[in-house]
Amino acid sequence: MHCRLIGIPLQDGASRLGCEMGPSALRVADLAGALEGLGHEVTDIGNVTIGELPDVRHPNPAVRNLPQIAAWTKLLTEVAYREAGKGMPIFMGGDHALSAGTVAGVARHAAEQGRPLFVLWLDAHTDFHTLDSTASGNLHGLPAAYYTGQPGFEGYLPPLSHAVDPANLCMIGIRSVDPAERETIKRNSVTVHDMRSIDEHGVAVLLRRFIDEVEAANGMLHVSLDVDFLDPSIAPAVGTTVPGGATFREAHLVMEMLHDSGLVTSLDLVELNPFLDERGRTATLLVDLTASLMGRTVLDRPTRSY
Ligand code: HAR
Ligand code: MN
Ligand code: MN
Ligand code: MN
Repeated sequence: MHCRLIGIPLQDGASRLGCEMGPSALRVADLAGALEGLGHEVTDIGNVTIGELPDVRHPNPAVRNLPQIAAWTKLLTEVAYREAGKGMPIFMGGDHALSAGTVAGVARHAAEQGRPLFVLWLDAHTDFHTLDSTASGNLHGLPAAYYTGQPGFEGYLPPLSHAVDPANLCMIGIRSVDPAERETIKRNSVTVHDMRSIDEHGVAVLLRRFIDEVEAANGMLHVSLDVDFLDPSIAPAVGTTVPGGATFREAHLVMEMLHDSGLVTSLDLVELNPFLDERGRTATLLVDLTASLMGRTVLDRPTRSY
């Protein structure tokens, strides 16, 4: 596989500063080396960054940094579309607002391939707010609503060329949903597996069902991994910790099953805040999880398909 590493030093969507150091931490933790060690070709294109800000304002006074997020979304849609045509993009964030652009861009690429795009959202949060419904005003809380084409973004964020069908979105690890998000999610056919569902059925059963769906539809699969999917005890470097997250083995199992499926075509690594890390352990865990996704096994040799 040709992996394209893209650094996205975006922190304007989060309430706490520090996510802009995420790409550096992932490089220091040697994401490139881990992938090369598995036999992949790796190109690190460096960091991308926005230029001039558009003059946009929203009537919801809580909304923060809208011009910045609008500029990032436009830039990242273009970058993701271009990079998806060159190999497997790995978007190194940066806060989760970046997925508004990365998912929109890979969706456009998938549409041109004549294949549906599926999204696996690994997160404590559903990130399904609109600009009208957000109370915190932190725009990392709304990318999923944007890229599924919910109303209310017109004139504020760039127009979507290809929305993701909400029926193709599967969320796993969820344990923090605001009332307004519940309403929007209920109206759409998003699959949401909360932590209780993982406890009750095991993550493998839930993921297998989704993988089978993607395979049956000949879909492309974008994986968006938010650090707070993981339990804070193993991944402290995130501004929005929520207790009761995925364990070390649950997270690796997800990645290993995804690898074996052969379906993953792009990846976001988001919300890593190195300022909150402990001797780089969260960055290292993200690199190890990515390695599992890209074929590392316990025996450190490629798994044969079964
Ligand atoms: N729902 C809350 C809000 O809108 C928290 C959103 C936090 N989002 C992330 N990404 N950390 O998942 O403020
Ligand atoms: Mn998130
Ligand atoms: Mn989250
Ligand atoms: Mn494997």
